[in-house]
Amino acid sequence: MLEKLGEVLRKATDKIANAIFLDKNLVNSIIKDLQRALIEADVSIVLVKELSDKIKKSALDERLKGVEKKEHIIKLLHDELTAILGEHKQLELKKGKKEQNRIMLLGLYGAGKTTTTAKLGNYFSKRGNKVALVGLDTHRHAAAEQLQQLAEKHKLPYFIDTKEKNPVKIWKKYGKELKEYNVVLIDTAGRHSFDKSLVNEIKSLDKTIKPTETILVMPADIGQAAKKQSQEFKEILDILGVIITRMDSTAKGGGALTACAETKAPVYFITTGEKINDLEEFNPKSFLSRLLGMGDIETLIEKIKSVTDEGKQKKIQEKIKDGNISLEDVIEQVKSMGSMGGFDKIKSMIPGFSNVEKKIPENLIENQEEKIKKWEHIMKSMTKEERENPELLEKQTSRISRVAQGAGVHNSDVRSLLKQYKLLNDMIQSGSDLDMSQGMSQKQLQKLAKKFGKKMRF
Ligand SMILES: Nc1nc2c(ncn2[C@@H]2O[C@H](COP(=O)(O)OP(=O)(O)OP(=O)(O)O)[C@@H](O)[C@H]2O)c(=O)[nH]1
Ligand SMILES: [Mg+2]
Repeated sequence: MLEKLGEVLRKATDKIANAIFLDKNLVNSIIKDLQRALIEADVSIVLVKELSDKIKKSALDERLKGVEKKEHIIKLLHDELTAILGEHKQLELKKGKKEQNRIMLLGLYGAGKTTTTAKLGNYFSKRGNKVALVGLDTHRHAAAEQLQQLAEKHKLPYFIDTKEKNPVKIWKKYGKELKEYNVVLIDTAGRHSFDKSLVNEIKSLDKTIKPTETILVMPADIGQAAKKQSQEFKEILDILGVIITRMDSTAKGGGALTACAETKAPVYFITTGEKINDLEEFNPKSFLSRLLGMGDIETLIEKIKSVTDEGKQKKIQEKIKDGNISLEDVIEQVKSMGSMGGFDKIKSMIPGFSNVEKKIPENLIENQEEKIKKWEHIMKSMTKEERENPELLEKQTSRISRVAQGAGVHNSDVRSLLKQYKLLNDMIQSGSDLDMSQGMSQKQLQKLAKKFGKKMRF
């Protein structure tokens, strides 16, 4: 379900959080990735453009600096995405003793009305309601039997009439019996398109049944077209909410959800599979948190704050400008890039979402932390002269062995540190094509690393 979009959003947030220099290039590349992913999820181009303009503007706002800027952008991204997903509205049942909730489901052919009727029946019955399913689709062959099968399988009372062709008559026939149920779910017939016969049928059902809730069911794969469809239905009836089905089987769910928000049709539920329990209440905030792979945004921001030492960052930036970087600086860089703890730490904040876990090698972050610890030991075993001038070690293997022994590591560990230092230093020395006033973006760093035929291992 929107896995690709989630992945891009997670990467974008991570890139912002970990960036040493949030410069124009990095911001542009993040925005490009976001745009591509949102458009692939079928979010309307107008919304995508508005969103990216806002992010760009605040990213390049000179008044914001360092952590403050990162915090601001991540919050902005989060808030804007939540806003385009619409308001949170729950389907609230009337609970009075004599109150009956008559919930009528509408939609075109194959939208998922019948299966959703059963899912909702199960959902409300599990929450202590007396539920009945009523089959009023007299249009499609075997529609009543489909509802019957689902109802029997999940032990839900149902009311159908396979012979009667007039749905209004079926409703009237069971009117009395249905009085004892406090939640009555009504499955209706669809059509290929929004046509006159459908309009007439649902208008007459509405008049007779007087539903307390009229819900439009639309499949996620129609994407942005959900906008037109919900507008059409809203014109003839008071549609209180929407259910988006088949979120599991399309990449276009983003379009359907945002389109509903645009027409102010709140999404009550989404369905995410064919099984009876594949029904979720839709809450834009938690939906987004899950997509982004984090428990809540405040925790993430705290984390960014705790790992970003602005003083250190500034110093490194100045040294890079002077083309003068020490071993300590290399370690600082690696530390700040890795110290968000990557997904490994973030995943602990994710409620019940393990998608991220699978893709990240288990020991990746631990290795990084271990490596940094080693490097710090190595540096402590070096003389001041060696620290300032690490080339001295390269020239003399005996120095390497001495340092390795002092730090309790292998010679190869010392060499690996020297390699990282050399790589960064080389890049800085040859950085004539870099705009140093902006600092280097990770993309530029990677480009340079490629030029040197080396892999960046940050
Ligand atoms: N993968 C997946 N399939 C679903 C979901 N919801 C419904 N379906 C499937 O979509 C198909 C159509 O669902 P129905 O409930 O019969 O749709 P309908 O709106 O009643 O269709 P008509 O009565 O023909 O208008 C069925 O094969 C369902 O199993 C979902 O969330 N995920
Ligand atoms: Mg049906």
